[in-house]
Amino acid sequence: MAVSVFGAKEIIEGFEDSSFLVTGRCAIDILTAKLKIVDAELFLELGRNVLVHTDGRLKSAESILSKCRKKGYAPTYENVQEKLNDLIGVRAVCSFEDDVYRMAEVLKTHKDLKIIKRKDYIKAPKSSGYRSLHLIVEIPVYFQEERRWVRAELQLRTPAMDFWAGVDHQLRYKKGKQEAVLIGEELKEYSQVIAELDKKMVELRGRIEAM
Ligand code: 0O2
Repeated sequence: MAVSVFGAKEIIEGFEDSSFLVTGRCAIDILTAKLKIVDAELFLELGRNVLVHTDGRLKSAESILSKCRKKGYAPTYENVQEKLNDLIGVRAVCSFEDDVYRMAEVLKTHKDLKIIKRKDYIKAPKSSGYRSLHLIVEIPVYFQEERRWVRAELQLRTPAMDFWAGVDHQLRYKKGKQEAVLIGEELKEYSQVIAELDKKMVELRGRIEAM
């Protein structure tokens, strides 16, 4: 495909013309299946489920454009493919904070999953207060007699982190309004409260397991 500068319409057409939509959806299904398999494996070890739920999405054209603007990339089809790691996104909500790391450790052993980048926003939260473990991964998708390594962003987090991120996303992150600054500090404070709650929940589970 030729390099061109384009808007939302062209991005949609560019992706629709390519096999991106098909391989992208397959990548979401494969990653989701992997998460469920790891959950089943850990269930045998721990006697409880670690995976609460999963979610997958292909990034919308509007979101692609706004990210290109934010990062200063010319919104070309090639730039988008090459530089944006989260065109395909899968989220795994795990019961407890230590389950997030358990899940990531098991995934590391999968030979058909390459971990390209690991960003631990739990140990080092973003300045907004955002917490999650991000893995930029590549998985093989077989399509039209070809094996393609498809890149995706896997976000692992607890229900508390997910709740915070959802509220933040709705109220502030996507809006860029003036009020965002005002609520930013308050949201950051609540992120701390949630971090403490996550720690207390792990301690509580430990006490329950020891009974
Ligand atoms: P959406 O709508 O969720 O897709 P990189 O090039 O990898 O360094 P990138 O992609 O900006 O840069 O990576 P980052 O910041 O590690 O992760 C981006 C994604 O994490 C975001 O995607 C959000 O999903 C989530 N995220 C990061 N920071 C925040 C935050 O402060 N609040 C919330 N609610 N989510 C956050 P998008 O594309 O921005 O949005």
